[in-house]
Amino acid sequence: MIDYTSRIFVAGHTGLVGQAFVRRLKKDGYINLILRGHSELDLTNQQDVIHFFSQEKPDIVIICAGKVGGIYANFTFPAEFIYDNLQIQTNLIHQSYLGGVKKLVYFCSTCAYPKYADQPMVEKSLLTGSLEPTNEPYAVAKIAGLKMCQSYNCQYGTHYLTIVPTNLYGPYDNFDTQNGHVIPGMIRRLHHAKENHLPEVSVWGSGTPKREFLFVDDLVDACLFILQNNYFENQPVNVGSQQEISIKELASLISQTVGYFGKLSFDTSKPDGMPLKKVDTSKLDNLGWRASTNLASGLGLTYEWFLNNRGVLL
Ligand code: GFB
Repeated sequence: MIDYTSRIFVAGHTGLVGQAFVRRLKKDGYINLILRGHSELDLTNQQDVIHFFSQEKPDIVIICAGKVGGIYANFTFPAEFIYDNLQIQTNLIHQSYLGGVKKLVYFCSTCAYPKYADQPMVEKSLLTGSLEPTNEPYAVAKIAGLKMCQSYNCQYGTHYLTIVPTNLYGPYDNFDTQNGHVIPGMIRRLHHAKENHLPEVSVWGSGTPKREFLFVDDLVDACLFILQNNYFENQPVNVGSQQEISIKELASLISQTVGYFGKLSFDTSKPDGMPLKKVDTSKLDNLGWRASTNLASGLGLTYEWFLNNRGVLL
């Protein structure tokens, strides 16, 4: 169980996952959330993180901070993806250990699985094959964090949990059409096409890759379920939605959500990334947890958020 008075540090609380944690923890009555914006605390800076832990003494740390982005951002900024993530997670995991933090949640990524892993991907297939080249530096950083949590659990007896979420979406996502993930990128692109009466929208890649999408509030629900039930084994845990869809079908669904009725074409000069990446969720299924938001309603909520926050994003 987590105590409602625990000092919970949500690192990276301004992003997609961090905001979802803050929403839910506040709603559930957790009263001691510790939050720091980027301008107040640079998580890549070891000295700053040491000082922060000595002052704030969190009981629980949830690592939502990191450099994230879609397929284009990953292959355009590989150095930033590996450096920022290695620094942030190393500082947070090590200072958590030194500061006696009892529980920590670390997020790995499905891109850490081998490019051609058997589908659905089981946790034990991590580190059994080569990675998708477009996001290899990010994946290597994510695997390092997973191994760091496991090693600290082994050597120091900590309970640092690694969650491997499937592709996420929801409010507070990055709606940049170049650097964001496919759902926010397409929402913005298709909304723009609707507003400007464009006859056609070009979708990146062949449209044939399939992705499984999880609404971010469901991810938070799964994490709290695991923490509240004191489930712990020193292995990563996949979190998925069981909702797999091709990029082509997704583009149609987002067109309907947005109300765009023009033509969709596919730009095969843009990379596809991994052909498939659905996660096996047997571990959570057996514990009795399931995602509750279907893709159509999650897209509706995300589009609504986009419409209400466009002013901030543009
Ligand atoms: O969301 P996305 O960048 O994530 O792309 P990945 C998913 C698929 O959508 C790819 C296609 O096949 C893209 O070619 N796609 C079509 C688009 N239109 C768009 C668009 O407008 N924007 C984007 N971004 N894609 C990321 C990794 O891979 O997944 C990260 O690069 C991370 O490291 C994340 O692990 C979860 O699933 O391909």
